[in-house]
Amino acid sequence: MPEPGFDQIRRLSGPPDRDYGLTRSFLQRGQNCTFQLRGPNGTVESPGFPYGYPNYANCTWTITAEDQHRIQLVFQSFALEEDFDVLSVFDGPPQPENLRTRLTGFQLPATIVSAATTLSLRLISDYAVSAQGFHASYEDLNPDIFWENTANQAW
Ligand SMILES: [Ca+2]
Repeated sequence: MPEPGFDQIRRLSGPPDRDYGLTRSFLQRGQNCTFQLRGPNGTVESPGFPYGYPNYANCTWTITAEDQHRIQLVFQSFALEEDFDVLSVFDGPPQPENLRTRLTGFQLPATIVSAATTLSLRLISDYAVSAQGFHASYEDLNPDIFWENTANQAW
């Protein structure tokens, strides 16, 4: 559920400026953060969770499984200002060609299993209005066990 008042704050702060260009990029440098993570399991959460992530955040998480393994990501909490703050999910390193999905808003995303040994996340927030942020746990999956479980579920 959106916090009441977020839309009001957005209106009060004026129309969103999607063309901040160089100024916006420059300001984002102050909030950069990167995380390199490995299994067998762990947690990922936005800076300041659950008290709100910073504006101009540009944070990247790269989660790497063992050879031949996969990363399973399960969200426990998810709240980003809809459409303006986005968590991008990549199958592989955080590069545009690896983009898998873009998550935003207040709906808890479904569990994600990487297609390769690396799963990456990038949180980009704009210049105004925050929300709780997100919290997720990841696990290094052995695909042999993973497929066995899937087969059992089918029966
Ligand atoms: Ca925002």
